[in-house]
Amino acid sequence: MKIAVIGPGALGSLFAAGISRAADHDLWLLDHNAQRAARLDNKLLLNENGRELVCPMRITADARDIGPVDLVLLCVKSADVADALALAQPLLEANTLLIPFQNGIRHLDVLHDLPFHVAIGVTAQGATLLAPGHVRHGGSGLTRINFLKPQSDRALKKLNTAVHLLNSCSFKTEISPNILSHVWAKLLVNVGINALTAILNCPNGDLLKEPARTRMVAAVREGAAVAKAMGIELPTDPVAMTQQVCRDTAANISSMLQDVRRGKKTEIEAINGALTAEAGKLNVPVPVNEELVRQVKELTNP
Ligand code: KPL
Repeated sequence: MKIAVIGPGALGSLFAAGISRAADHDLWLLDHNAQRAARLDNKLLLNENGRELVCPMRITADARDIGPVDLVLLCVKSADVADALALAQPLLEANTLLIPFQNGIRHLDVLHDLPFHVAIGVTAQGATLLAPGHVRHGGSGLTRINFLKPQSDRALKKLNTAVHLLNSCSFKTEISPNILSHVWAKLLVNVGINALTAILNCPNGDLLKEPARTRMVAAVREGAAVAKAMGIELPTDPVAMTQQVCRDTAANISSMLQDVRRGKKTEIEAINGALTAEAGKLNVPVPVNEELVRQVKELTNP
């Protein structure tokens, strides 16, 4: 199978490294940054269970080197999805299956009516980029994928092949009947944790202490009200789920706090910002989230 992973961040590197260690696939990693792609020297280093594993693959910044592929795992940040799709044009033909893995919901706006198959991915895999080309597998969680709309038998066959591939690479993966509800469940966890940890400059576990906990719960409850108004049924109680993620990832520095610390653009617009936009359309009050958006923007644009 010919596979391209787009984006050498934590999740993209984890998927690429895992696939390279499994069966013999024609595996490529596409990086928009040509200098970094050259420095990676056609391999990644995977830190797993305390061992360092060298994972060979072809790495390029020029999608024309790759050409059309069967499967694309799109692992760039939400705000970079449109640019990544433009860069990846030579990879994408009518029979290609693209699976995007982004935080938030903004990417969904640019991923419909495309001339190839697009299924949505939501993963609970834990990955940390230790340095460019060096990823640590932090913990295994379930990956869920599915199309947002009914598809042809051909597309479903492609999806089954992708699920089989990911499972064969030890990424536990299933086709989830209502993928949008899982996208929203993850969104609400990120709504509760990411902005607040960035503002308070604390690890995820600290949000279980007052007064942060009350604010986190209020942000998630607002999100659940928006989901309800949109007719999205959440798979589980979002407050309980968010608190569980805080416990499970207590020592983690959230991706948004990492972005703030590195002076990088955050995903606030894709997460709390996208939620407030949906709330505005439906007249659902979300004052806690509006304040979170304002405060994170203040942090990044002093
Ligand atoms: O997804 C995350 C993130 O940091 O973006 C959580 C679940 C909050 C873990 O840190």
